[in-house]
Amino acid sequence: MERDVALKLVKVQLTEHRYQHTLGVMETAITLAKLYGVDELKAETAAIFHDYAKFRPKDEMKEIITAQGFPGDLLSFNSELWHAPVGAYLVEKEAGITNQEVLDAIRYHTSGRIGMTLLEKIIYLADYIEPGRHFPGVDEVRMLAKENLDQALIKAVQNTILFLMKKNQTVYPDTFYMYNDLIKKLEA
Ligand code: DGI
Ligand code: FE
Ligand code: FE
Repeated sequence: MERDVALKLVKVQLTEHRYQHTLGVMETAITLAKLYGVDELKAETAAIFHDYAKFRPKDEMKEIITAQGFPGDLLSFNSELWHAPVGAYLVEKEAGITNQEVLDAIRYHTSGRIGMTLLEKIIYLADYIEPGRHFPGVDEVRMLAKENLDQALIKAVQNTILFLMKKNQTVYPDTFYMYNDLIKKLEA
């Protein structure tokens, strides 16, 4: 799909702020795709649509998660996680995106998972470090992203887990699986 067409489909789903974030993720994902030899068009499409479902009503997201047989325990974890798998579903249904690698990059962009593909890693990281992000530790991850994709991801997921734990929030198992998987690969 043409970039302009995709951006128009996404813009109406988002607030202006979230749309600007999406443009930042798109630029960052393309840069990372070039650096790490990933298909730039897939990275662009996944980035543009990654937060497509961010503002869907919770009830609608709940219904989709239940009806589509997504991991049921998702509903007992933070609702911030829901827009990722729901987004993958809606982007296929409403925008006609059928590439499974792109859909998986959208599906796992919040939680992460074990055995992430390069494309999934790039979208996860671009979401974390796009220029509009300002939080403690983001500059360190930006620097690492230029040198070592997995080390940047480890730092990002560590920061997220620590952030959630400090607030006494749950951590979805896939996020721990992602962390453990990357650490084991680093040790190997
Ligand atoms: O949608 P965005 O705001 O661009 O970013 P995102 O899709 O990474 O969602 C981020 C929020 O989800 C982040 O502030 C942390 C929150 N969250 C809640 N529970 C979990 C979680 N993030 C992860 N990785 N794992 C969780 O269990
Ligand atoms: Fe998101
Ligand atoms: Fe995002």
